[in-house]
Formats: sequence, structure tokens, C-alpha cells
Amino acid sequence: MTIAQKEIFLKDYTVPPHLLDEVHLRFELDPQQTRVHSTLICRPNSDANQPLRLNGEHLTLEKVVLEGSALKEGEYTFSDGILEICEVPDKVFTIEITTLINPSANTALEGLYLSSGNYCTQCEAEGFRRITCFPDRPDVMSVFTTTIVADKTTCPVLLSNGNLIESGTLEDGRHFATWNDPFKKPSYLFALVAGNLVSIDDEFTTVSGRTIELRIFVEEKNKEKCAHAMASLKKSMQWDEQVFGREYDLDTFMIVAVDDFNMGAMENKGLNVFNSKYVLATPETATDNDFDGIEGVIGHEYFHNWTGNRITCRDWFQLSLKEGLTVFRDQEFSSDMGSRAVKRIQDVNIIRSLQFREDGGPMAHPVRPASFVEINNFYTLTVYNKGAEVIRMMHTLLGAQGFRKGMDLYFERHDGQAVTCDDFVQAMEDANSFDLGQFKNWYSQAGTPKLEVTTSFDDAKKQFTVHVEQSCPPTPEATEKKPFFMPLCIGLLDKQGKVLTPQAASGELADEAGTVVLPLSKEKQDLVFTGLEQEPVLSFLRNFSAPVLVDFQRSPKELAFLMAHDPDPFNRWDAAQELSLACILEQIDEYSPEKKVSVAPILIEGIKALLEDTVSDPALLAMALILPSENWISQQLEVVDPVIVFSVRNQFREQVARELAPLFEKRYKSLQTDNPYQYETRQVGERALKNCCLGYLLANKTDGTINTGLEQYNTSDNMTDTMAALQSVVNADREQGDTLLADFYNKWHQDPLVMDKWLILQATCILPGTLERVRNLMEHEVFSLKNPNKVRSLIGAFCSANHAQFHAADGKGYAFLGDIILTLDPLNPQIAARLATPLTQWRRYDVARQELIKQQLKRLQDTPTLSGDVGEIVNRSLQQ
Ligand code: B3K
Ligand code: ZN
Repeated sequence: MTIAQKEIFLKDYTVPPHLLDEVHLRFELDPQQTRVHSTLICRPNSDANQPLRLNGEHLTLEKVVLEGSALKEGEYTFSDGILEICEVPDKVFTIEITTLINPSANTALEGLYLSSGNYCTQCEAEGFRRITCFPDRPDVMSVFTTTIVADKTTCPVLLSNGNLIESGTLEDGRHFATWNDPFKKPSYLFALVAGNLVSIDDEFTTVSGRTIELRIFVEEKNKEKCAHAMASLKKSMQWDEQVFGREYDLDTFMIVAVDDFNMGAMENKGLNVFNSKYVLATPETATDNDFDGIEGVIGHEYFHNWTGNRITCRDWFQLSLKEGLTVFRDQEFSSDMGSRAVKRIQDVNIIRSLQFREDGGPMAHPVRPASFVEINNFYTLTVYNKGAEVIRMMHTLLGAQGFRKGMDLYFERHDGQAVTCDDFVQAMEDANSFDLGQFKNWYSQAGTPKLEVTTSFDDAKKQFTVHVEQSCPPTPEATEKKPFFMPLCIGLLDKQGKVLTPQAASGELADEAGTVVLPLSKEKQDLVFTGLEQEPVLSFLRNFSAPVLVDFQRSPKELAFLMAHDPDPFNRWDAAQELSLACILEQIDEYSPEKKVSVAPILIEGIKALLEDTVSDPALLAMALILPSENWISQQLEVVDPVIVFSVRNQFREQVARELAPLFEKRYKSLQTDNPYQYETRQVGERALKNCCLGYLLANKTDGTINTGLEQYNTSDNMTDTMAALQSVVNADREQGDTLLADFYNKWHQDPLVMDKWLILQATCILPGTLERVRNLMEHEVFSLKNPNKVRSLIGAFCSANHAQFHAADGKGYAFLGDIILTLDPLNPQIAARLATPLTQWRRYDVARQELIKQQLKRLQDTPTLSGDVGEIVNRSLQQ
């Protein structure tokens, strides 16, 4: 049975029939019975007198008052999530609505809910309609004034968007606070927080000399863990001024950390609500990765103030307008704060391993989707990360200055508006007199383009030609694809490794690193370079200048040459990846359980050179030592057997570890230090390299290697080294691993974020028996199905990162996930739908696994009470 679902189309967009001049809200907070009074000053937005339609879900409607008189039954209807009042004045009018909601029963974590006893809200995308009846769409923007009334002892802190304009005490131990946000905003940016919180305060002086009060609100026990978040916030504010000329606009910027949150964080105007994972950190409790993540997410949400809040989306199809752009901005911020090349490699890994997979599956959709059933399912890698790549390509095509001109024009034109991706591109075009017409195919076509590349050299003409042929596979929305327009960054080297400064026959010149940016627009195109004495070595798609797959046949020797000589750090790393990928694929091809995997000598030599390299950035060396991910390897295969992929990659790693054991040990030792922990680029890179070496040392299972891990665990004074040691031991030896896990639990069981790490380590353990372990951990007191971080750490990690065991041939992993989705769906459909992602990929596997996965999908589809969230994923997955 297929559940009928309501699909919404971009082509059906119409302007809102009513706009709002003002919104006044009054919350009387109570865990079970919160009453919300809202007063809306409405204005008709068309000549034809249209009924007033407001969205309202999961609430009790108590009262509707139109222009001062209460409406009686029959004067309005309220069904299927719509409150409709047919007879409304054709001039400005007032409507008052009273609703009753139950925050304590809200396990979906959308709308108003409780986290650790504190009230908080999540309204994007459509959570506001769970609070009151409202035109809950992003193109209805208004000024909000919010009064919160609550018990003074349990809720000493009362927060909403904007500025505090009044507060005071009421009878019965209650108090109130009134907030006014002078900037017009859509309902999805509304926020309310109330509870027992403390704040860490600081300030920032803006470029124009205004002092902004910065406040981070947390539970009392966490107040020592906010220094890094605060420092990151100040850096973000300064960076946006320097790089984009954007100054903060309110007098206060507040962040609240909560433990129960469906995603990373939320950019509500002046009052960001964060998953505590992206706020709380000390060297003892958080890893370098966590510190990176906090800096990036604090930046991301802060940057939304201009790209998202001041200028917002007209409709949810335009989500990438704010998300792709803001991801691009946070990527640039992190690149400027740390190592640019490392950041680029991390971002490209996400695109290749995860976004390409999405693009190749049943959930594939363009950066600007054309339709959806549940918008929450479209907060995807495509909208966010591919969206950021699309912005990056414009940056590459127009240059940093041209891009900035486009951004300035965009802000100037659209401040205070709800706009479309077309408006953004138009600003870029107009500011630069650059035609981006064909470029817009990136917004409307799904799928990963593939470039087939060959080269030729004409001795007589001293001419080198790169032949490029682009294609894009069919995706659910279209079979025929128009060619994409993209920048190709290209470099040439001579056979001795010297960097050449090529000149394109079309006129483009190389920059100081020898990179030429050439636009590709045709299905088949020749890129010609002139004035070359000998045939050069091509360095193609430097810095991953377009989100495409490249099919360019190169010998291991050529890849090793580029690994050693390419001046583009990204391409040096990429050559290393491609070489290991080729070797691993060859072994997968020849796989038999009896045969030992062997590593090609040229690769061993390459890795040896990395370990002996004392000049390059240690962070980059660490990245180069990591073998291609199982996801990325799997994407190269016609039919995937995840058990074989894991086994070959793992044996490969063990073999490298064995052959180069003394070098791994030497490098590991050379990176030992007595310097106290600091989160600082050089140290982070050195720790990454050291811990990468540790991983290899323990992968070489000979006597005594485990002791190095045990020793690091016992002597470490920071979570980065502790986790690296713990992970290596847990994956090497069950008994010793269990001892350390017990010790770790004793030390940290009171810290939920550290316990998330404890769960992830166990869920991703490569030793046999992990599914059983995961099942047992679900019974453990630290686990809760109601907490998204716990679900992601235990179940999400097992199903999406432990490929070999999740995809065990007996299908038990699939059945386990099916059970969990069915249990979680009624509680939190958004998280349940996310968990279903691995099932969408069923077509990639062998027939036996396909059948087993389909059984689970059908079982979900046959569940009459299934949510629209999960239903959409399941239906799309099973569509032919
Ligand atoms: N805009 C939010 C995401 C909201 C997700 C709603 N399901 C966080 C962000 O991207 O900054
Ligand atoms: Zn965002």
C-alpha cells in the first residue's frame, strides 16, 4: 500500500493573500498547558477579497476574535491544519487567537518543547504552526513583540528575539518579560527560551564603534565550558565585517545551549538556539574536531544574520539561497581561521562520499528542488553542501572581488525581503556584467556531472589540448540534461616537476601558482594551451573547482609524480587518494577470502615519503595518510558488497601498517610533546598526524603494539588524544578495549556529550558482534530514544558508518533499523526519517541484500500510521 501524500510544487507558488503589519504574542508558560495569545494586524495583499487562512497543527484552538468580536462556530473552520475565516475585511484588520499547547508531550522537538526542564522553541521550517495559528510561510515577514509569563523560581530567565523592553513581577510567584524585535522576520525565525539558565557574558565592539552585548546561556553545570564558543563568536563577528562588510544589527546577541535538539543549531534572530554539542567544550571533554565544529557552526549561525535573516527565502524551495550561501561563508571563515587546504579536503570528502551518493539515489534533487512532501527531508547535503559548491563556482568564475561586488549589490537590493535563488544570481550577474544564464542549470538539474578527460600534444604546434566531455546521469526529475557551465582550474608541470605558467589559446592567464581558470560550457570542449616545448603533466580540477566526477585515466607513476610535485595542495592530496583508490579497487576486483590483499610497492613508497616528509603541514600529511572512505570506494563499484569493501580496505591498512611499522613508530614518537594542550592550528595538525600514526601502529597486530595505545590513554590530558587511543584499542582488542571503555564510563558518565563519544566508538567498532553490543547499549541508562544526539551516536553511527556489520548478509542490521524507525517515528518523525537514509541506497547492493532492504522498506510502507517524513523517503526509495 502506498500512503497518499501531498506533494507541493515550486511552480504553484502564489503570493500570500494577507500580510502582517504587526504580531503580538503572549505566552503563559506551563509544562502541560501553555496558553498562547496572539494578536495579528493583517493587511490584504490582493485586490480580490480572499479568505484568511492560517496554519495550525498539534494545538488546541480556544478562541478566535475578529476585530474585537469572538467568532462563533460556523464563522470559521479548523481542519487539516488550516484555520479558515471566510469573511474578513478588505482593509487592515485585527485578529486575536488563543491556543493551548503541551510542551512536555512534544517529543518531535518542533514548536515549543522542554529540554532538561527548560522551555525552548524550534520553528524552522514549519514549527511555528505548532504554537499558534499563523501564516507560517517565509514570505510573510513582520515585527514581533513577545511577552513571556512564567513561574519565577523554575523560570528565572525569559528570552525572545530582539530587545528586552519591559519586565516585572506578577502575583502568584510569576514574572514576565516583553521583547521586541525591530527587524521584520518570518515566523520560522521566532524563538522563545525560558528556564533556569546562567549566562556567560562578553562584548564586541563593531567596526562602527557600537558595543554589542554577547551572552551564552547554559545550565549552571556547564558554565565553564563556553570560552571557545564565545571566542568563536567574536571571531565570526569580526570576520564578517572584514570579508563581507557586514556589521551586527541588534544590541545583544544571545546563544542558548540545549541538550535535546534535532540538528546542529538554529539562527533565530538575535537568539540562536544550539545543540549543546556545538557550544560546550574544554580540552578535557572535547576533541579538536569538536572545537572545529563549534567554530564552524557558531560562525554559520552568526552569518545567517545577514544571509537568511535580513534577506530570507521567498519559499522553502529556495532554501539553498540561505543555506548554500551560508555554508560557503562558514567554509571560508574556517579556512581563514585554520588550514585552508585541510578544510577544502574535508569539504570535498563530504561532497564525494555523501552528496554524490545522495545525487545518485532515489532522493536525488536539484539544489533548488521542484517539489517536496515534507520540507524537513530537504535539509540535505545537496541543498547545503552542493549549494555551497555552486556559490563557490560563482566565486571562482567572478574572482574574489567580483563576488564581493555581487554580494554588496545583493544586500543593497534585497535587505528586508524574502527572495529567490534567481534574485541572488541576478545580483551577481548585474554587478559583474557576467552572463550566468547557463550556470543556473546547477539550480534546476540534479545529479553529479561526469567529465571524461583525455589529452593530446602537438609537437609541431607546441600545443597541448585537454579534451573534456561532460555528461550527467538521469535522476528522478529528468532523464535528459542540459550541459552545465563550470570553472575548470588547471595547472601544467614539466616532466621534471617544474611548475609551468600556461597560456590558454582562449587568452586566460595563469596565476602565481600556475593555475588557469577556464570556463567549460559545452558537452564536448577542447581546452588548448600554447607555447609548450614538451608535453606537460596535467593537474586537472585544482581545488576541486566544480562538484563533478572526473574520469581521467592516469598511470600510477603519473599520480605518484603529482603527489610529489603538484603545487596545489588539494591536488597533491587528491593524487594520493586516487592512487590508493586504484590499488584498493584492483584488490576488490581480485578478492577471494583465501587470498591475501597486497599493497602495490609504488603506494608503499608514496606513503613512506609522506612519513619521512618533515617539511609539509602535518595536518595535510595526516589527511593524505587516510585511505579513501568505504563510501567513496563503494561508489566506484557496479555492485557493492560492503563486507568485501571493508575487508579489503582494512587488510590494506594492516598491510601498510606492517610494512612501514618502524616509520609509523618513529613519526609517532617524534610528535610526542610536553606542551600543554591548545586548540591552535599547528598543534591540531600535529595531533592529527600523531593519532593517525597511532591508528596504524595498532592496526599492525603484533605483540606489544597495543601498549602504545594503552599508554597514550593513561597519560593523555586532553580528549583528542584520549579518544584516539581509546578508539585504536577498542578496534584492536575486545578485552582491553572493554576495560578502557569501563574506565572511561566511570570518569565521564555524568557528561552527556562525552557519553555520545563513548556510544559512537562502540557502534563503529570493527570487531565482530557490534550489532549485539548496540542492542545492549540501547538498554543502558545513558541511552534515550528521545534524545537525538543519543540516537545519532548509537544507531545512526552503527547504520551509516559500520558498513560491514550493518550490511551483514543475514539482514539483521536492516531488520534492526526497521524496528527502530517504527518505534521512533511516532516520537520524532524528523529523526526517524534521517535514520532511514542508508535504506534508500538499496539499488547499489547485490540482489540478496536488495531484497532484504526492500523487505524493510515495504514493512515501513505498509504501516498505516507512518509519518509523512518517513513516508516520503520510503515511497521515493521504492518508486521504479
Ligand atoms: N536553519 C537551521 C536548520 C533548520 C532545520 C529544520 N529542519 C540550521 C542551519 O542550517 O543553520
Ligand atoms: Zn544554515
